Amino acid sequence: MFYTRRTVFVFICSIVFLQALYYIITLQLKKNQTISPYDLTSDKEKLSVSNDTTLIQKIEPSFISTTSIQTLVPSFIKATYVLAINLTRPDPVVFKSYPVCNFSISNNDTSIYRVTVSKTIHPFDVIEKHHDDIDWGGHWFPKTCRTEQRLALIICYRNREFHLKLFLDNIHSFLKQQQLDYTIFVVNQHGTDQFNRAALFNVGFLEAMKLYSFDCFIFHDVDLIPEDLRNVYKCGDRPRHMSVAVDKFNYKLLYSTLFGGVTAFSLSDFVGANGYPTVYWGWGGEDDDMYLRVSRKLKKSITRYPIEIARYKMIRTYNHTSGKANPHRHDILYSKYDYNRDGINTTRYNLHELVFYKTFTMINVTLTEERFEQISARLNITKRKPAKKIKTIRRKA
Ligand code: BGN
Repeated sequence: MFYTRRTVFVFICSIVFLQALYYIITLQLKKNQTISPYDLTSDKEKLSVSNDTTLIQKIEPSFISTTSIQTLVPSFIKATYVLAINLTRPDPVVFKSYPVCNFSISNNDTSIYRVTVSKTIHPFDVIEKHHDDIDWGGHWFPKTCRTEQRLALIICYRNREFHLKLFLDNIHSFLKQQQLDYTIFVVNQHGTDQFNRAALFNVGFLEAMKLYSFDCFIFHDVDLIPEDLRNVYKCGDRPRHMSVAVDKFNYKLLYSTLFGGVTAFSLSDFVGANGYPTVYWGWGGEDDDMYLRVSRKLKKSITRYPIEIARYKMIRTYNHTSGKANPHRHDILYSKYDYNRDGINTTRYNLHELVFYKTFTMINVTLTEERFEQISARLNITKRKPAKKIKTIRRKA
C-alpha cells in the first residue's frame, strides 16, 4: 500500500517537474521571438546588398499559440513566417552589368496576354510551394536582368483570408511574368474601429519606406485580380488608375473620375499629394478624395491603360460584406479642406508587429477612429446645408 502511494507521489512530482520545464522552455522561446524587426533592418544600406540569412529565425506555426503575438497575428494555418529579414538584393556591381528588364508588349496577338485566374483556394503551404523562389516577406526580383523600379504593392486588409489566399496565389505569378522587383505588404487593421482603407494605405507606405526606399507604390484592394499581362504594374510620371474595367461592373468604368480599386503612384507623386486622406471611416469617398488631391494639390491629371487591358476579376464570394457607409463622406469630400492638414503627415497608428510571411509582409496595426466633430474642427469643415426644398404649388382641387 505504502509502496503504491509512493509510486503515485513520484509520478505526480515528475509530471509537475516536466510541466515546469516545458513552461520555462516556451518562455525562453517567447523571449527570442519578440525581437523587433527594426533592430535588424533599420540600416537601409545593409538591406540593399546583404545576402546574409543567418539572422532569419524560422518559426514554425505551431509555436503561435505560446507566444505573446497570439492575439495579434491571425492564425494563418500552415503559413510560415519570420520576425526579421534582410531583404535580399542582387550584388550592385553584377546588377549594373545586366540588361534592363524589358517585358515586351508589342505582340498583336492579345490572347497571349490574358491571364487564367486561378479560383482554387489552396492552404498557405501549397501557395508557398507554388512560389518557392520568393524571398521572405513576399519579395521577388528577376535574376538575369535589371529592373528600373522597386515596387511596393500595398494591400489594405481585415479578416478576408480566402480573398488573400486567392490574391497571393494569382498576383505572384502575374508580377513575376512582368519581370518586376516587388514586395507585397498587407496592412491588417485590428480592433473594432471602422475600417479605414485610405489610412491603411498610408501606413503601408510609411512602413515600407522604413524597410527600403521603394520608388513605386501600387495601392490594391485584396479582392481584385488583374486579367491581362499588358496591365504593367509600373509607375509613370502621373498617378494611374489601374482597375478601369472590373467584371462585376461589366468591364465598364463606373464614372469618369473613379479612382478606387487599384492605383499606382511614383514616390514623388504620392508625397506631393500628401498621401491618402485619413478621415474617411467606413465605406466610400476616400478614393474620390484622392482623385481631388491629384488634381488640386499635385496639379496633375490621372492616367489609365486602355479599357481592354486594365481588366480585373473581383472575388465576390466567401461571405464578405462591405463595411458601413460613412455618413460624413459627402461633407468631407465637398468641403475643399486644405490637403496639407490631413494625409501622410497626420497618419497616426499603433504598430503592433511586422510579420514576414513567406509570400507577403504583414503590418499589424490598430487605428483610433476620430469623431466627425474632431475631424471637422481639425480640418475646418462646416457642415453643408441640406439642399433647399423646392417649393411646389399645390393646385386647389
Ligand atoms: C462611389 C464612392 C466611391 C466608390 C465608388 C464605387 C462616394 C462619395 C460620394 C460623394 N464615393 O459612390 O468611394 O469607390 O462609388 O463603388 O461614396
